[in-house]
Amino acid sequence: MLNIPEDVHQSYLRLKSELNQHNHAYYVLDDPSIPDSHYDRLMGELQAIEQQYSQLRTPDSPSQRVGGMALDSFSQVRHEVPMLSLDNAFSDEEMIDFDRRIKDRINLDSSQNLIYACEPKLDGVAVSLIYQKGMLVRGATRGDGSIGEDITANVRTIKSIPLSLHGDIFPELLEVRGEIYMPRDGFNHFNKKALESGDKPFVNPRNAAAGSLRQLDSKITATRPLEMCAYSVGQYQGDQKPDSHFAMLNMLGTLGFKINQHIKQVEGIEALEEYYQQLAKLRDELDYDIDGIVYKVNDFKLQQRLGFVAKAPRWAIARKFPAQEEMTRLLDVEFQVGRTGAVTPVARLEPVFVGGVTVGNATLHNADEINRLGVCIGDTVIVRRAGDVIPQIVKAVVEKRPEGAQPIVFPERCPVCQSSVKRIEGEAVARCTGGLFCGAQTKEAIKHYASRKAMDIDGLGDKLVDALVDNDLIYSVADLYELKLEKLINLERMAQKSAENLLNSIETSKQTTLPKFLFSLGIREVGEATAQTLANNFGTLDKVIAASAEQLLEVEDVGPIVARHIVDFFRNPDNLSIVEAIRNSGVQWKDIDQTAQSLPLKGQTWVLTGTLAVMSRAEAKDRLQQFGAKVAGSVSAKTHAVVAGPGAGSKLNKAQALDIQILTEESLIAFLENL
Ligand code: D41
Repeated sequence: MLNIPEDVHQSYLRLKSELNQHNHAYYVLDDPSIPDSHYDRLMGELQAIEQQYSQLRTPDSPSQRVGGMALDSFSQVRHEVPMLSLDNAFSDEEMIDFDRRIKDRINLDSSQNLIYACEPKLDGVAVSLIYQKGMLVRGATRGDGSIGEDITANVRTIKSIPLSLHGDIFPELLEVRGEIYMPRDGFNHFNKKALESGDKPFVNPRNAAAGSLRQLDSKITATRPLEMCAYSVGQYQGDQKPDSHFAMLNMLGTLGFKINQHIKQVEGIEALEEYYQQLAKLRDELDYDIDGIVYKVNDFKLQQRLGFVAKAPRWAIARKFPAQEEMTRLLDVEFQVGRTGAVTPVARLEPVFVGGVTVGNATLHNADEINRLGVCIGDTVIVRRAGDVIPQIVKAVVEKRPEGAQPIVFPERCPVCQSSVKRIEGEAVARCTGGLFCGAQTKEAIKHYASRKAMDIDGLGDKLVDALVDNDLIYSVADLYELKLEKLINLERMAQKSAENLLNSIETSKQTTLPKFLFSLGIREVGEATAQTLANNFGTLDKVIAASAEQLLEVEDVGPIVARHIVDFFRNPDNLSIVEAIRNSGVQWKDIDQTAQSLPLKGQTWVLTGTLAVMSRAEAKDRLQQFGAKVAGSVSAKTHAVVAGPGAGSKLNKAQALDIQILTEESLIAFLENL
């Protein structure tokens, strides 16, 4: 063994403490303190030292979170202090009963109030972590409450779990209990990757957390985005044991654990109801799933007096939210056609109350998804509605399949125009080939054309477009310019004044810009940014129309797929005649000067963050793009400058950490004026 030079030892300790602090800031406080690259460098230095002086490497080194050798099986462990379960309440009445039962037991007058701790009930896996002399020595699942499984190697890979307790003062023996869960972002990202690589995705974040913890190979667990939130303490040997649940949670926070941000100490039963309402509103916005609230009598002495029945404490209760997953029946599948002709299967369900609303439809995405689910019409299915996302079918309950269940047949002809439906090799979506001949696509194309970021035709909303197409007043966007007052006022619910207003807005919208016009055409994959790049690079519409795939590919950010779509669009004679008709009706824009001085920001990427007071964000973006800059949503080493208004947060921090030029709105305006 090599002797360790004193200065190396000192830098080792410093690196370790610095890395632990950054981990804590990132994973526990959700407030990154340094760029990832900086973290990686520190970690590299730490590992280099450990490589040379292996005796320095302690089990709580931040380098030890990558997982180790795979196990053959998990061993069983006994919980010294049983891990109790929670009674459930599903209504306000049950909550009132709960509060009354407690008061009766401790002879509290019904007019007196109890102090409760309120916390979101995370939907994950309950675990126990044991710290001896401040070091994490064992992690276990709850199991049946008495016997669980030893998952120490797996919990060690979870970055929000401290490998050793923070600070110098901690109990000799501490057992922390909490919930390991997978945040929604991480879950979605994981599932997306699983689908891309042909692996089986997880049904929900809770299964994902459970499945990830059940890995015998902790190297796999290490790759899963798991977190842990502490919610109670089992064994405790040491001085200064806090005297209430709330004080204990605060202490756990000081020792380095993640504590839920929304915990609250309140007084009286009304406050519990209020908290429930608040959290119910917040539920969709949280970045993790919760299935209810846990209320706990705050005072430890009272908890002790109340004790437990069967396996649940009398002093705590879980008030459940409406479930986010329910079983129902798949009645039928319909196929909808979108703007780009994408044919999407939509499940018609027996209406079911899930995630707080009654759901009658769910998306089935595409043919691959139908195959993956192996679902038939008539099947019992599990529907999930979490957050604001469209309800999904996550599983077919094959065991309950009735006789005569029908397989779902993807249509070969478009349900709207009867043109054939084709699926391009390698693409998930099937599309109607009818183009603008297809009524569904016409409507969606016109809605897009009229939308705010496109031609911005005020007063031409979705309903009106439907009515115009359904009443044969228009067949394409070009027909908008032929609309006559006499015909319009014949439409149901169209007053003279609204009709005049509409015609006026159509007239006003004729003054536009080349990028907006290109975007309006609804060419597949051509979003605002691509339209701007095309305009900047080609300068005129005719040059874009004439561009070959090769010429398009030379443009920054235009890949082979977009290039193909652009060429296909302008090769289609129907599209060309529509564009021609629009131009003849007086729609116009200024061509873009190709000379370098008109695009002084070419090649630069800018980021806007915080509130802009004088200009709107959209306006600032337009101006920057007109000068050739790209405007991106996130800061990276490639960012040229960041414009930060009041309220700027993580993007500003990142820009500062990366030493990127930062402008106020005022200085941006001055800068643009001088260009
Ligand atoms: O967030 C949770 N899932 C949660 C679970 C929580 N916030 N608090 C909890 N408190 C308890 C007691 C009161 C027994 C200490 C719990 C659970 N138990 C629990 N989780 C799984 C079974 C019981």
